[in-house]
Amino acid sequence: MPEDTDDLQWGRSTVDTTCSLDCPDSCSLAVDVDKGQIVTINGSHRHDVTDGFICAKVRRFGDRVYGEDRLHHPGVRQGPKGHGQFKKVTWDFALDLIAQRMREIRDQHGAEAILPFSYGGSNGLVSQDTADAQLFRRFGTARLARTVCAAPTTSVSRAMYGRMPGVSYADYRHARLIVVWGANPSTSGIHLLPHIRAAMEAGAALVVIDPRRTSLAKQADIHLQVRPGTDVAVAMSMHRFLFENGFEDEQFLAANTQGIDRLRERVADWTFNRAATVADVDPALLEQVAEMYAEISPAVIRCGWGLERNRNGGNAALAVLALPAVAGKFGVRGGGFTMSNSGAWRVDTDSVIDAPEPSTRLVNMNRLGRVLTDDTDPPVQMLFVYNCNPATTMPEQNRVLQGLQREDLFTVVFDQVLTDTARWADVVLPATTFLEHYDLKPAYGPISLQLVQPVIEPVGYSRPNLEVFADLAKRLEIEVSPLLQSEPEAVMHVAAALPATVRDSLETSGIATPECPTLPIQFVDVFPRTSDGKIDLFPDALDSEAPAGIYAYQGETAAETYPLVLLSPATSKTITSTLGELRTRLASLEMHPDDADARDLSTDDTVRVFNDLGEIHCPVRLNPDMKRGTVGIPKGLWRKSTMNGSTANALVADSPTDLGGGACFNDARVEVARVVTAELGNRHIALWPTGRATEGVH
Ligand SMILES: Nc1nc2c(c(=O)[nH]1)N[C@H]1C(S)=C(S)[C@@H](COP(=O)(O)OP(=O)(O)OC[C@H]3O[C@@H](n4cnc5c(=O)[nH]c(N)nc54)[C@H](O)[C@@H]3O)O[C@H]1N2
Ligand SMILES: Nc1nc2c(c(=O)[nH]1)N[C@H]1C(S)=C(S)[C@@H](COP(=O)(O)OP(=O)(O)OC[C@H]3O[C@@H](n4cnc5c(=O)[nH]c(N)nc54)[C@H](O)[C@@H]3O)O[C@H]1N2
Ligand SMILES: [Mo]
Repeated sequence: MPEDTDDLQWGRSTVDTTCSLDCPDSCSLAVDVDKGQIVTINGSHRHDVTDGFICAKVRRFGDRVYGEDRLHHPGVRQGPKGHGQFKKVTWDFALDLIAQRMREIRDQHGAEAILPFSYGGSNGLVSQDTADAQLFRRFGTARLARTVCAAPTTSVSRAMYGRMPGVSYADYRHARLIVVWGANPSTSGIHLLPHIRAAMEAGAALVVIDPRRTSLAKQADIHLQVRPGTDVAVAMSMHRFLFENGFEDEQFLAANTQGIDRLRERVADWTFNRAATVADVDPALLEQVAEMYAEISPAVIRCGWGLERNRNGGNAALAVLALPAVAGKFGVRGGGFTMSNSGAWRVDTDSVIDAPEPSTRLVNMNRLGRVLTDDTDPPVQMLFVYNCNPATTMPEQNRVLQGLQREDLFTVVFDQVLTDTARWADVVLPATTFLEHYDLKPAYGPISLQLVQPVIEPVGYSRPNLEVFADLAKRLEIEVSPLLQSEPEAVMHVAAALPATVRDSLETSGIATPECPTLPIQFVDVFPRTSDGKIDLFPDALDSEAPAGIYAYQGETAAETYPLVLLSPATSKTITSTLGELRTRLASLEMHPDDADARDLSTDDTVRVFNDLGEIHCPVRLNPDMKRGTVGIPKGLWRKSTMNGSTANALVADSPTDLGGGACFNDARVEVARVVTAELGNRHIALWPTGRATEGVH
């Protein structure tokens, strides 16, 4: 509580908390509150990774908290599906209605006809997989495979390294070579940048591997501007070079790995020329990268998620993460790799949930559209969405929307704002934001786990997940542990599932100290958490899972008639679709000037981006930083941000990645053509050659 009398009079205080949005950094925040209202949101110095500095998105998070899209009341649909009109109702009414439908569906079709649908929108260890999991498991609903992000990279890093913690941001300054591979920290994890800069000032070399010339790529010594989906080829040629030139660390490999011989066999054909042709890069530049990697130490690879979102994504991660093992890069500060560090915290979730997972059907979330529109047994009768905005974030947007249209589908959406998904709901429920509830948030870039606590009262009638699921469970006579019914108790309960030392520091300071050092040296402080403690360079289970085996490259098929690859990377404006409501301008398609020339397009022309799955109408922007043959549009756009209400996922197929059942977001093949538009009031009418008119309202 504030002590200064002036402060008391004005009710002004600064509250410490943690950003729980889905970003690697999980910043510590200092929020100024006046008379119960958020005034400013700043980075705090409590956590040394944040060090007082946060992104512009979160600084303006108050615009979301108090914005016009915020949900204040539970609501029941009024009018046709998708129109987003709701009659205000009480929580009792809304939850009774949902409970009644859940019972009816269970009686008629079985509880597996209910599909809870959630991802980690802004959720830590309390607001997800606690009371919700107890309720749905005990009720026997369908289960969800949360594959939309990090599925390939996680399955690979688990199989190879048992999710061994990676090099922390601060140790990048000790590296002499930094390879940023399929990651864009300038947008998606900004606290890595000062350490990369410090390393470069001390003479380190930087290599960026990305189809786009990102701002970091512009500062790099070498930018390998690969064609999307070809990283496995690039990494395999680097392995081959290491083996052929005696750069493999035989001693390390013999003592700490298994499967090296089989890896060696698979790299044999990957000459620089072959890989460079596949990746469409200069073979000499590729060779230079391989030489640098062989010769310079400490060398660290920051592996991102951009490279996993294609048909070769799992194998790309395998081949990249095998490099530091083969080249013997571990054992020194600033050497090794960073993937996700969320595995650093060994939380015993089973003990938190304490309800066995039923053997009900398992739905891969990337196939939501298909699951809602195909004949399944039983058909999905209820979709319960929370912590997620699938109408814009899942593949095959048109199929998802077609599913949401079904009159016989009862859709519940529990969210903070009236998202594109919430517009299709039969019942909407208002959720608190991380500034209004408790949570525990593990970062996945740095190794940090911090307390999230409310800085203001819930806005309107919004409620936290935990309470709502416990309340609904009660109405269904499903038991939810008393410890998972109120947030502060749940925080303690979840903390109890952490190792004792971790829990103690969390309780005293709100910041947990991990069991391993926060700046671990791989193979000095942390080791593979595989069953035999070794790196598995050839996981057999993955070899049988991948359609062409592991370390294989699947090229394009003859059936792919569309010439351009569509990427949908993260932008600094949103976290996936979170905050997308605040975008006021139409989004543009980014295209290389040569590709634009070939289609006679100039900046601000309206184009149609299309393939057999759908089409997006939007302005085009010529951008020489795109790779030729590759176009890009931001991920997480709301439907209002394009002219026809279709976003990147209207063009993304729901075919799985080679490993882990992930989404191929960066693997869409499209064509782009000019569209003639007319503007009528606030409507854009796109008149395309056939005379077919598509309209969008914004
Ligand atoms: N501001 C902001 N921050 C975010 C997010 C956000 O939406 N906005 N999202 C958060 C989430 S959910 C995640 S998972 C992380 C993602 O973090 P990142 O992995 O850094 O983000 P992406 O933008 O998906 O991809 C990174 C880069 O990969 C490139 N890329 C695309 N395809 C390929 C390929 O085939 N090979 C290679 N080598 N590169 C490729 C893209 O051009 C992009 O520059 O960021 C988190 N942080
Ligand atoms: N085309 C394309 N699509 C992509 C990607 C891509 O690269 N390209 N990236 C993918 C990636 S990396 C990810 S992680 C997914 C993310 O996809 P989603 O999981 O759908 O993430 P968000 O769009 O951020 O939506 C999260 C929603 O949860 C709500 N929410 C937040 N906190 C709470 C809470 O405490 N309670 C409740 N009830 N609701 C809450 C937010 O308001 C928000 O609407 O998107 C994927 N989609
Ligand atoms: Mo993600």
